[in-house]
Amino acid sequence: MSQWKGLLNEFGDWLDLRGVDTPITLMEGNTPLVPAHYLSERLGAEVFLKIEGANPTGSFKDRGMTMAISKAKAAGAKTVICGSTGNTSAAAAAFAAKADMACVVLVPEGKIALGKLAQAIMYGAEVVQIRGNFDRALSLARELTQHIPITIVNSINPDRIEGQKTGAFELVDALGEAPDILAIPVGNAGNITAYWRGFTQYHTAGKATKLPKMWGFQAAGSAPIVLGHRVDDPETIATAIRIGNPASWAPALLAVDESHGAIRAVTDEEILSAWAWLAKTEGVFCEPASAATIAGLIKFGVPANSKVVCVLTGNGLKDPDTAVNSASAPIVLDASLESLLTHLSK
Ligand code: AN7
Repeated sequence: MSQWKGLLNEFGDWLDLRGVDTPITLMEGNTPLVPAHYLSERLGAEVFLKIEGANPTGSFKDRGMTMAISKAKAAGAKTVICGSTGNTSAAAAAFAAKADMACVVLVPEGKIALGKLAQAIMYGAEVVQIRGNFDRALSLARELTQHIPITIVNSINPDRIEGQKTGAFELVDALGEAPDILAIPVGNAGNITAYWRGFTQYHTAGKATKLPKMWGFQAAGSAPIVLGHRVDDPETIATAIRIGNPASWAPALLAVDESHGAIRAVTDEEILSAWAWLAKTEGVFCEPASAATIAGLIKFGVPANSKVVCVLTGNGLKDPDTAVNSASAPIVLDASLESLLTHLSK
């Protein structure tokens, strides 16, 4: 067999795998890097889209979860827990299933996209909706670890960040160099932290001769890092990044400072418009949170001719409600050739 072997097998030399004999894998990673011709033309730059929605559970979270679950299993854990806006819970539930472990997920009631909820249920997790937001779910998950034997697999678990570095490795391997700019959505701020660690590790090892500027984007209603203070009632249509008190705030700021990058805000309106535009021009349907990157590049522009990668963190199919509700309903016609011809000739 010559198929891709999953991230821990493929990047084992670059990751801390101490204690892990048998990786728990769904053959995650190796996601497409798609040249974005229309966006490149619009921005006067060379833009690529990293399609993280092509991972087995439909988001980048699989990169960190193969590592976190493999380590937890190796350490003898029986049950894992996370608080989540949806994607972490889907990935945790899937990898826990594969590892024959139990999984508890705490999600904000009514504020996670339908596909993500369906996933956690189908993968057999104990799904608990709480009357509170993500920040509350995460702090409750942390507290529970003090009372029952349970391993937390949010990105406060360093194994998650370690696994997510592989996104940066894949980019440098594909491009032969680091890009000039990495555009990435920011919620709990784990992924921007992980990418920066991946880029610096490859750079130190001589696999890349430069480092990218890290450009993070938050939704305006949930933009604590941009505002410089916690947001107690975060709101945004991009529920994946509806987070008011990011766990990796400090390392994210370090990544931005060291790379001479920035974290900036885009409004829900800008997100929705960039999201729809991307799907109908590039043929790439990501989730709204992922489109914050596209909205940000359109809003703030990029230096001429720079090489830019947008990390499109999740699959558009995760959130069918937002897609269907953001457009008018498709027309319904009689099932006759005549009515179709009349309609299509308009
Ligand atoms: C599609 O699933 O926090 O800044 O609990 O699902 O590393 O948090 C999801 C976050 C971006 C932000 N894009 O990444 C969760 C969760 C998508 C996401 C982010 C998330 P971080």
